[in-house]
Amino acid sequence: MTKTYAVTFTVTLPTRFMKIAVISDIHGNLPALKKVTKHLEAWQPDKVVVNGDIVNRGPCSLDCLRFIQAKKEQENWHVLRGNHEDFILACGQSDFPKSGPQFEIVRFAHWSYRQINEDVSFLANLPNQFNWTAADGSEFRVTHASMKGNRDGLYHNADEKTLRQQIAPPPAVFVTGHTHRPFIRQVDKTLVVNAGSVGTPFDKDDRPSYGQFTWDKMDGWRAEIVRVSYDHALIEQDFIDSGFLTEAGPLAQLMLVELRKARGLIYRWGSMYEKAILAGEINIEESVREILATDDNRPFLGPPGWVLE
Ligand SMILES: [Mn+2]
Repeated sequence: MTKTYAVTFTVTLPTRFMKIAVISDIHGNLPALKKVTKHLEAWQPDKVVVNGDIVNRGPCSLDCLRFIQAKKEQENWHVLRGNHEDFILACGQSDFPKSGPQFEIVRFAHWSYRQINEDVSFLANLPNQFNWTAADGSEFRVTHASMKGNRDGLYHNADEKTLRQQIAPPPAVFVTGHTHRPFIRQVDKTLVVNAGSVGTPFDKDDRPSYGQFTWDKMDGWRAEIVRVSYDHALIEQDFIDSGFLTEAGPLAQLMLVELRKARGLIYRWGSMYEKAILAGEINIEESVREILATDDNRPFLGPPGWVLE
């Protein structure tokens, strides 16, 4: 006599290995986004997190938004909100400036708002944070800037006390973006990682950056910042073809120079001229010409951007 047993059972095993890619601060740079996506997909992550600032400050906000929306729908990418999503949401509000120097200062954002056909429904529903907890209870957390707000950037040279306040309560891994300056630092028991920017790095390296994170039962968390090259001629062409360079106001000139220099320029311009522009002492075009004429910016001028005499 033989007996036959048919036993069926299901066990859910805890995840023993996890790969997460984090990309951030795309800012309407479609050629960079496509190249970084190709690179990260070859790495075959289990999860992809887009850490805000998909739109604005660049020529292809609409295309980048559509690209990310498709990835979210088809491949379950996790998409977070940055301060530039908030900026575009503000464009639709009744108190957003409509004319005068106040409007000129934010004209580029209004241009992006028009480019996305004033459809902010996707942006309005984005969460501020992504969390994943490993089998050992350790938390992986992603947010655009700090726990205090999406404009409160984390810097590589900040003191530990500042960083502790920015990441509180401390997870095992804290991933940020916003400053466009990538770094990896250990703060107490937290691995603090700024994944940098896909669209416009500000650390003098013009290659887009993103973060690769792995967790496994033996070694815990590891982080790496990856740089990816792409053809800058493509994004410069987008500055022309989209109309951004001619329609978004003089600040688009500064954004082109930021891209070429891989250094931030808008904040410097703002601290130098914003008050004077609002007071009517200088117009925005004069202020942009003045800052472009400085020795450190002159080498980065030229078509399709302005040429100064
Ligand atoms: Mn940004």
